[in-house]
Amino acid sequence: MERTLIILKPSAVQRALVGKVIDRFQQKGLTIAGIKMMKLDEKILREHYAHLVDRPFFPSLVESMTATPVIVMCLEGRDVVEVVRAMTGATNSRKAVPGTIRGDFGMSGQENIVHASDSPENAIIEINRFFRPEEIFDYKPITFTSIYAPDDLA
Ligand code: IDP
Ligand code: MG
Repeated sequence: MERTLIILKPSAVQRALVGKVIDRFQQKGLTIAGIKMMKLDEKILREHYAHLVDRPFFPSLVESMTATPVIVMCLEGRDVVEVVRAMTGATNSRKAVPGTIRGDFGMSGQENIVHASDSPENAIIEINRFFRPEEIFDYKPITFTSIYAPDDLA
C-alpha cells in the first residue's frame, strides 16, 4: 500500500492544531504507519527543501521550521500521496480552498500548517529521510474492509 510523509509544522504545533489535523487524516480512513516528534535543523531542511535553498525566503523558512519541534507522520492508503495533497490544499493558505487543511486553518504562504510529499517517488525518499525502518509499522486496522472494497485494491 502506498505511503506518504507528513510534517505537522511549527505553525500547527504553536497553534495547537496537531490533534485536529491528525483527526482529519484518520477520519478519511488513512492508516498511521509511523509518528514521532523531532526537532529539525538546517542540515535536514537543506535536503528536504533542496528545491528552495536559493529562494530569498529560505532563511525565513528555516527559522520557521526550527521554531518548535514538529510531528512527522507516515500515512498509508490507496493513492495516499494524491489524496493527502488534495486534503492539504494550495501552498499559500490564503489561496487554499475552504475544506482543505490550509484553507481552513491558515492565512500564510510560509506558515501553512502541514507538509505532504508531492509524488510517490519523493514520498519514499522523504520517509527514509525522517524515519528509521523500525519506526514504520506494517499492520492492517480492523476497519480495513469497511474503508476499502475489493475493487479499490485491485
Ligand atoms: P508545498 O509545501 O505546497 O509542497 P513548496 O513549493 O514545496 O510547497 O514549498 C515548501 C514550503 O516552503 C511551503 O510549504 C511554504 O512553507 C514555503 N514556501 C513556499 N513558497 C514560499 C513563498 O513564496 N514564501 C514563503 N514561503 C514559501
Ligand atoms: Mg513541496
